[in-house]
Amino acid sequence: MEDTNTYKTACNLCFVNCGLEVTLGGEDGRQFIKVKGDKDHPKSQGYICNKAARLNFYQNDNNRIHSPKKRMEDGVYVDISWEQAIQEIGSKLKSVQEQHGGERILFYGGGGQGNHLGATYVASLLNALDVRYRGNPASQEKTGHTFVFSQMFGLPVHSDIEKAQVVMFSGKNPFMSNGMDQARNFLREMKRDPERTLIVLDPRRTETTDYADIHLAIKPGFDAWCLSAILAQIVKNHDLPLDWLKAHTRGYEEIIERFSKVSVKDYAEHCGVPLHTIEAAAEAIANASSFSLEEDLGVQMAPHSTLNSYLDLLLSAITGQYGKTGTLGPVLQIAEALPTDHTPLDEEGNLLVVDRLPVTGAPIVSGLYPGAVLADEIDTDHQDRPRAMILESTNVVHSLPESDRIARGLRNLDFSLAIDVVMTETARQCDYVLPASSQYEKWEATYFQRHYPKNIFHLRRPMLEPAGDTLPEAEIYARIIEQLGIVDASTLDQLTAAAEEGDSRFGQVLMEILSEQPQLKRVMSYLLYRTLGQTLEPGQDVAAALWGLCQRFVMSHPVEVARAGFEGPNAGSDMFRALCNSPSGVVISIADHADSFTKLPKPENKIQLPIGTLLRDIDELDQLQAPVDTPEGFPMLLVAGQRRSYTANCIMRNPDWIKGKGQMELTISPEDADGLGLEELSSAVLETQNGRCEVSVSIDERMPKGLMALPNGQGMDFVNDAGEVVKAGYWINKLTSAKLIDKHIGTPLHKHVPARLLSAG
Ligand SMILES: Nc1nc2c(c(=O)[nH]1)N[C@H]1C(S)=C(S)[C@@H](COP(=O)(O)OP(=O)(O)OC[C@H]3O[C@@H](n4cnc5c(=O)[nH]c(N)nc54)[C@H](O)[C@@H]3O)O[C@H]1N2
Ligand SMILES: Nc1nc2c(c(=O)[nH]1)N[C@H]1C(S)=C(S)[C@@H](COP(=O)(O)OP(=O)(O)OC[C@H]3O[C@@H](n4cnc5c(=O)[nH]c(N)nc54)[C@H](O)[C@@H]3O)O[C@H]1N2
Ligand code: SF4
Ligand SMILES: [Mo]
Repeated sequence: MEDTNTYKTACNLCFVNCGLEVTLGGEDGRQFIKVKGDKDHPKSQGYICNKAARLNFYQNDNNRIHSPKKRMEDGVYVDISWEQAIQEIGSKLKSVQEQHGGERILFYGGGGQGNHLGATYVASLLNALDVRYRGNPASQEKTGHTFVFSQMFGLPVHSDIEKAQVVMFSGKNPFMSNGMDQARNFLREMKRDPERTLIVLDPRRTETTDYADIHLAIKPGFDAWCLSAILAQIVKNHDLPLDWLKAHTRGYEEIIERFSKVSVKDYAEHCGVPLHTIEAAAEAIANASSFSLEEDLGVQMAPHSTLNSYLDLLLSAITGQYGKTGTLGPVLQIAEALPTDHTPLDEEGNLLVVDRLPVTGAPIVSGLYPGAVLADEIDTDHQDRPRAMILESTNVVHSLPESDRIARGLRNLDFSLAIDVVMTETARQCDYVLPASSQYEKWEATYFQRHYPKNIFHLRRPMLEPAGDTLPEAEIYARIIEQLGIVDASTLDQLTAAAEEGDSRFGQVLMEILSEQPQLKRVMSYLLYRTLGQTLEPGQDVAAALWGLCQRFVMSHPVEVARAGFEGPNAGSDMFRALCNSPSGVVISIADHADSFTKLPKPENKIQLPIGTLLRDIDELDQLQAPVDTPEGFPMLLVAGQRRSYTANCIMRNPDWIKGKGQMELTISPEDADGLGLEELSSAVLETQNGRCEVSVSIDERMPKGLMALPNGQGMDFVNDAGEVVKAGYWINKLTSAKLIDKHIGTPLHKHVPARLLSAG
């Protein structure tokens, strides 16, 4: 690097985590004075979007917390020492565990858009406390999709979208939300290439539909009919790859039969898309040399959420678009932000949920409870309610439905702990708040590394010393574990001594210790941190758990890692060292399309097409009903949480980071504005069944009649340099409901909130 003040790192504002080169400067040398894309990063290759340029607002947020805090009886927070904090937190957690059992301690979080190393270490603490119920932001959006691909493929799949000839975005607006590598470059390329076709399913004309060849402009919430109509059109009017289906799938006959019965014309009419547009989409997909589909919140947080994910995956599977260039394929992961689900089905294809939350009975899928039910789970006097919560890298009071009830529920627990970089709405309800070092002050990594066929892992190094008295999560969890007194000092000494003799000696002693004390497997990441970590460079100890993950990864996928250059008895350790020594990230495995089927579950190695419970949902579509029951008096629909150019979940709190107009307003169609007598920037009152707020309105000719939208993650307060509390936009989860959720998995239907708008006058 030319400039000694320039560092390679990655952006933490969305789950794409583009590689960056950041130059530090300013009076204290800690300001991000220049941010550009890192050309050496194997997937972003220099690409960044508008948001990364203003990352300084994250790092140098002057509302950051610098020392542990304890809430006093009067609600005021006082600074306390780490010693006092850890001692009190450890003993309170232990007492809840002893009195009520670990299943009454709930965990949520473990990394936002880019910081997942902490999740590896919290696992040790949660195991030590016998914590049974864990949730994270992915379990309020992606668990339906995960459930479906797990059932069908038995492993995580991802599309090779960059090389696909025909691409479809289902409820996804990558121009604004990115959500894929180099989104805007990709859209431009699609548009430029006459051989390629882009299909977008969205009720709204979006920045992404501007690049599309085919826009399926459905009525909001009618996705399941539109997707079924396309499937039916393909099954009835196009040649299917029957030999391929026979060789690689199970149950294709049943799927073909189901969709043969669907009236394409009726479904098209019901979802509001012209028949010829459905036909064009079906033709493009059926004739594609390669096809990839990516979906996001527009279908996942909308009616039929889980069913939509099923229909989306069926589109690829029934047309044979799996396991070759430009299609879906299996992803191999070192660590998973969202684990594959193993929920079994009974003979009729119903989910045999193994575990449920004690109060709401919400299903545990992928080992996670649905975040959307948190208000109902904790704001109750139910005898089996949780008694304690640990929250890390998440602002649940702001980001999950029914904020006020979550806040009250947290206050009523026997114990609550938040670990964050700032004093969030959630932290302000907790008994203790521990200050984490920021993502640019510690070694950090994202586990959102879903790529196919090449897999990439990026371990980022710190650019700055930790601010104030902050600590990385690994150290925080290690100290609490030590307070609980789980591991004796001699075991740690033995391991540290072995680590100093090199990786192979360390591996050998570790195995011996684990066979003598198998219970220590549950705190494996802690062990690695405190022992192997001691032999790494200062601060790098927080990466130690990756050593174990690398060993496991190379053992599970020897062929794929060998293609990326990691071979022989030291492959795992070599991979770990490569991660530590590659500031821009490393290609850790390369899949071969030929192996895509051998990776599928044995003995058949086939894609399982029928999922009984969802096939019955498909049958029900035939009644051409409304997607959800509309409550009387709420004739419009609110999209509660739209991605705009200056939204980044709850990560950016200072309103000064926002550039440009129209970022915060409630957007409505010109017809609705006329009908309600509203003008640009008029005030209006927005009401749902759960709340009301006064909003400023912007007239947007891209919005269809009856639909309104507010951005996600706004309305947080921020204390500015003058000591005034300022905020931008509206706190949408005061308007949403913990009851408006998908019936199978519990994802919230935030894109489809019944609402009304009244003129403020
Ligand atoms: N700028 C920005 N980018 C982000 C984020 C951010 O906060 N800001 N957050 C990141 C995160 S965590 C996520 S999960 C992703 C989400 O990324 P996206 O899902 O792409 O973003 P959204 O704007 O939430 O929703 C996508 C589209 O859904 C459409 N939609 C609304 N109702 C329906 C419907 O009934 N059916 C269909 N088919 N579409 C509908 C909306 O019109 C919108 O264009 O974005 C990531 N990227
Ligand atoms: N109504 C509605 N609600 C939504 C959405 C919507 O569209 N509509 N979108 C949903 C989606 S898709 C998502 S992903 C969620 C996200 O919602 P959350 O789970 O709340 O996650 P983030 O908003 O990403 O917040 C991350 C938190 O991590 C903190 N943080 C940042 N860096 C660090 C660090 O290094 N260590 C620690 N310990 N903390 C750190 C930040 O200060 C912030 O408080 O919001 C969801 N909520
Ligand atoms: S696409 Fe996402 S990760 Fe990349 S620069 Fe933009 S916000 Fe950051
Ligand atoms: Mo998300």
